[in-house]
Amino acid sequence: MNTSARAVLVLIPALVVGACAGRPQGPPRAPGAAEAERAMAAPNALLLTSFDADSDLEIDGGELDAGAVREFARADDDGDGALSPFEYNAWAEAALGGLHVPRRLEFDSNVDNSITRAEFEAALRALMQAYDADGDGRIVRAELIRERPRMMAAPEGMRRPPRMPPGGGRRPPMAAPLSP
Ligand SMILES: [Ca+2]
Ligand SMILES: [Ca+2]
Ligand SMILES: [Ca+2]
Repeated sequence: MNTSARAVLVLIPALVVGACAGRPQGPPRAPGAAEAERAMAAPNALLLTSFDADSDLEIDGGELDAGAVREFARADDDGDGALSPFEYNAWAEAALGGLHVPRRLEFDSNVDNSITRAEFEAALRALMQAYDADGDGRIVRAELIRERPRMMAAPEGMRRPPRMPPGGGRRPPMAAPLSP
C-alpha cells in the first residue's frame, strides 16, 4: 500500500472519531457529511487513486503500468501468471471493497475463465482512458469523482436525470453497478 492510500485509511477513522465528539445521539457523521454525500467515487476510482506512487495527486501512465503489475502480483496467489475466478474474487474483495467493480468478465476479455496479465493490464489501461476526460494521459482527482445523481435524494415525482459527467458523457466501462 502506498503513502496516499494509507493516508486515506488513517483519515477516515479520524473523521468519524471527530464527528462523535459533542454528538451523543444518532449515528456518527463526519464534518461536512451532507455535502460529501453528493460526491461519489467508484471502487475502481479508489483503485486508481492507490496507484499514485509519488503522491502528486495525479496518476500518470507509468504509475498506471506499475500499479497494474503490482495488483496482478497481489491477485495471482499461486503465481501461475493468470487469475482464476477464486483469485479474482479474493483480490476484488480486498482491492475493490467487495463490490467487484469492475467485474471479473470485464477483465477476462476472451471469456476463458482466466485473466492473464495482458488482459489485466489492458483492462486497467482502458479504465484509465475512460476516466481521463481531457485526454492528457493523466488522471486528476476531479476526473475520478462523480456528483451523485440528484434523483437518489429527490422525492418520487420530482426526479431529474443525472448530470452528465465530465468528458461529454463518457463513462468508465467498468463503473457499472454490481449485478449478481
Ligand atoms: Ca502521481
Ligand atoms: Ca493464478
Ligand atoms: Ca486527465
